[in-house]
Amino acid sequence: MKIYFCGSIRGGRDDVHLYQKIVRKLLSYGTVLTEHVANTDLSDAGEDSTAKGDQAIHDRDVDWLRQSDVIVAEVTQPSLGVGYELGRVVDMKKKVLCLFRPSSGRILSAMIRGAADSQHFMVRDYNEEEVEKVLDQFFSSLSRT
Ligand code: 6IA
Repeated sequence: MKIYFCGSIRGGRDDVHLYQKIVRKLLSYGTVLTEHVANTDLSDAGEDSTAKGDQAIHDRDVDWLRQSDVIVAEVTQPSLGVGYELGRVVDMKKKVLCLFRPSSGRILSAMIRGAADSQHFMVRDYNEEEVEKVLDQFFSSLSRT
Protein backbone atom coordinates (compact mmCIF):
# COMPACT_ATOMS: atom_id res chain seq x y z
CA MET A 1 0.00 0.00 0.00
CA LYS A 2 1.28 3.49 -0.88
CA ILE A 3 0.62 6.06 1.83
CA TYR A 4 1.00 9.83 1.45
CA PHE A 5 1.58 11.58 4.77
CA CYS A 6 0.85 15.34 4.90
CA GLY A 7 2.27 17.58 7.61
CA SER A 8 3.27 21.20 7.89
CA ILE A 9 6.70 22.29 6.59
CA ARG A 10 6.71 26.02 5.87
CA GLY A 11 3.57 26.37 7.99
CA GLY A 12 5.78 25.62 11.02
CA ARG A 13 7.59 22.59 12.39
CA ASP A 14 6.25 22.54 15.98
CA ASP A 15 4.73 19.06 15.57
CA VAL A 16 7.62 17.36 13.77
CA HIS A 17 8.18 14.85 16.61
CA LEU A 18 4.56 13.79 16.36
CA TYR A 19 4.94 13.45 12.58
CA GLN A 20 7.83 11.07 13.26
CA LYS A 21 5.64 8.95 15.51
CA ILE A 22 2.89 8.86 12.87
CA VAL A 23 5.28 7.98 10.03
CA ARG A 24 6.86 5.19 12.11
CA LYS A 25 3.42 3.69 12.58
CA LEU A 26 2.43 4.21 8.93
CA LEU A 27 5.51 2.27 7.83
CA SER A 28 3.95 -0.81 9.42
CA TYR A 29 1.11 -0.58 6.86
CA GLY A 30 3.04 0.11 3.68
CA THR A 31 5.34 2.49 1.84
CA VAL A 32 5.27 6.10 2.99
CA LEU A 33 5.98 8.29 -0.06
CA THR A 34 6.62 11.41 2.04
CA GLU A 35 8.85 10.21 4.90
CA HIS A 36 10.83 13.49 4.61
CA VAL A 37 7.90 15.45 6.11
CA ALA A 38 8.87 13.89 9.46
CA ASN A 39 12.57 14.65 9.07
CA THR A 40 13.72 16.82 11.99
CA ASP A 41 16.56 18.23 9.82
CA LEU A 42 14.00 19.79 7.49
CA SER A 43 13.26 23.33 8.69
CA ASP A 44 10.35 25.59 7.84
CA ALA A 45 12.74 27.43 5.51
CA GLY A 46 12.10 24.41 3.25
CA GLU A 47 15.67 24.61 1.87
CA ASP A 48 15.44 24.97 -1.95
CA SER A 49 13.30 28.05 -2.25
CA THR A 50 14.00 28.90 -5.89
CA ALA A 51 10.99 28.98 -8.21
CA LYS A 52 12.25 25.89 -10.04
CA GLY A 53 12.76 24.04 -6.74
CA ASP A 54 9.25 24.80 -5.58
CA GLN A 55 7.76 23.80 -8.91
CA ALA A 56 9.61 20.49 -8.83
CA ILE A 57 8.38 19.85 -5.26
CA HIS A 58 4.80 20.67 -6.24
CA ASP A 59 4.80 18.53 -9.38
CA ARG A 60 6.41 15.56 -7.66
CA ASP A 61 4.04 15.76 -4.68
CA VAL A 62 0.93 15.96 -6.88
CA ASP A 63 2.23 12.95 -8.80
CA TRP A 64 2.73 11.06 -5.52
CA LEU A 65 -0.79 12.04 -4.42
CA ARG A 66 -2.12 10.48 -7.64
CA GLN A 67 -0.10 7.30 -7.03
CA SER A 68 -1.07 6.92 -3.39
CA ASP A 69 -3.76 4.55 -2.10
CA VAL A 70 -4.45 6.48 1.08
CA ILE A 71 -3.64 9.90 2.53
CA VAL A 72 -3.07 10.63 6.21
CA ALA A 73 -2.74 14.28 7.24
CA GLU A 74 -1.88 15.82 10.61
CA VAL A 75 -3.81 19.09 10.34
CA THR A 76 -3.36 20.68 13.77
CA GLN A 77 -0.55 23.01 12.63
CA PRO A 78 -2.17 25.10 9.89
CA SER A 79 -0.33 24.74 6.57
CA LEU A 80 -1.25 26.11 3.15
CA GLY A 81 0.52 23.15 1.51
CA VAL A 82 -1.41 20.55 3.51
CA GLY A 83 -4.71 22.35 2.79
CA TYR A 84 -3.85 22.44 -0.91
CA GLU A 85 -2.96 18.73 -0.94
CA LEU A 86 -6.23 17.84 0.76
CA GLY A 87 -8.18 19.95 -1.73
CA ARG A 88 -6.52 18.13 -4.62
CA VAL A 89 -7.19 14.66 -3.23
CA VAL A 90 -10.88 15.31 -2.59
CA ASP A 91 -11.28 15.37 -6.35
CA MET A 92 -9.23 12.17 -6.71
CA LYS A 93 -11.74 10.29 -4.52
CA LYS A 94 -8.97 8.75 -2.38
CA LYS A 95 -9.39 7.62 1.21
CA VAL A 96 -8.25 10.43 3.50
CA LEU A 97 -7.75 10.56 7.27
CA CYS A 98 -7.21 14.00 8.83
CA LEU A 99 -5.93 14.01 12.41
CA PHE A 100 -6.61 17.04 14.60
CA ARG A 101 -5.69 17.71 18.26
CA PRO A 102 -8.34 19.92 19.98
CA SER A 103 -5.96 20.17 22.97
CA SER A 104 -3.88 22.56 20.81
CA GLY A 105 -6.53 25.23 21.50
CA ARG A 106 -6.96 25.75 17.76
CA ILE A 107 -10.19 25.37 15.82
CA LEU A 108 -9.85 23.38 12.62
CA SER A 109 -10.70 25.15 9.36
CA ALA A 110 -14.30 24.64 8.28
CA MET A 111 -12.96 23.78 4.82
CA ILE A 112 -11.29 20.68 6.30
CA ARG A 113 -13.83 19.65 8.93
CA GLY A 114 -16.65 20.50 6.55
CA ALA A 115 -15.18 18.28 3.82
CA ALA A 116 -15.75 15.13 5.90
CA ASP A 117 -18.14 12.61 4.40
CA SER A 118 -19.02 9.04 5.22
CA GLN A 119 -17.16 7.58 2.24
CA HIS A 120 -13.75 9.07 1.52
CA PHE A 121 -12.79 11.93 3.80
CA MET A 122 -12.55 11.40 7.54
CA VAL A 123 -11.63 13.94 10.24
CA ARG A 124 -10.65 12.49 13.60
CA ASP A 125 -10.08 14.47 16.81
CA TYR A 126 -7.48 12.75 18.94
CA ASN A 127 -4.81 13.07 21.62
CA GLU A 128 -1.17 12.32 20.91
CA GLU A 129 -1.18 9.31 23.29
CA GLU A 130 -3.86 7.54 21.25
CA VAL A 131 -2.46 8.18 17.77
CA GLU A 132 -1.34 4.59 17.17
CA LYS A 133 -4.73 3.21 18.17
CA VAL A 134 -6.50 5.72 15.91
CA LEU A 135 -4.32 4.67 12.95
CA ASP A 136 -4.94 0.98 13.68
CA GLN A 137 -8.69 1.62 13.63
CA PHE A 138 -8.48 3.53 10.36
CA PHE A 139 -6.37 0.93 8.54
CA SER A 140 -8.47 -1.97 9.78
CA SER A 141 -11.61 -0.14 8.56
CA LEU A 142 -9.93 0.11 5.11
CA SER A 143 -9.40 -3.62 4.93
CA ARG A 144 -13.12 -4.12 5.52
CA THR A 145 -14.15 -1.91 2.56
O1 6IA B 1 2.96 24.86 3.10
P1 6IA B 1 3.79 23.77 3.74
O2 6IA B 1 5.23 23.86 3.43
O3 6IA B 1 3.54 23.68 5.26
O4 6IA B 1 3.24 22.41 3.08
C1 6IA B 1 3.57 21.14 3.59
C2 6IA B 1 3.04 20.05 2.69
O5 6IA B 1 3.42 20.30 1.33
C3 6IA B 1 3.58 18.66 3.07
O6 6IA B 1 2.50 17.78 3.36
C4 6IA B 1 4.38 18.19 1.87
O7 6IA B 1 3.82 17.05 1.26
C5 6IA B 1 4.36 19.35 0.88
N1 6IA B 1 5.66 20.03 0.81
C6 6IA B 1 5.90 21.32 1.09
N2 6IA B 1 7.25 21.60 0.97
C7 6IA B 1 7.81 20.45 0.64
C8 6IA B 1 9.15 20.09 0.42
N3 6IA B 1 10.09 21.02 0.64
N4 6IA B 1 9.40 18.83 0.06
C9 6IA B 1 8.40 17.95 -0.07
N5 6IA B 1 7.09 18.21 0.16
C10 6IA B 1 6.81 19.46 0.51
C11 6IA B 1 11.46 20.86 0.43
C12 6IA B 1 12.08 19.77 1.23
C13 6IA B 1 12.65 18.62 0.41
C14 6IA B 1 13.68 19.11 -0.57
C15 6IA B 1 13.18 17.55 1.35
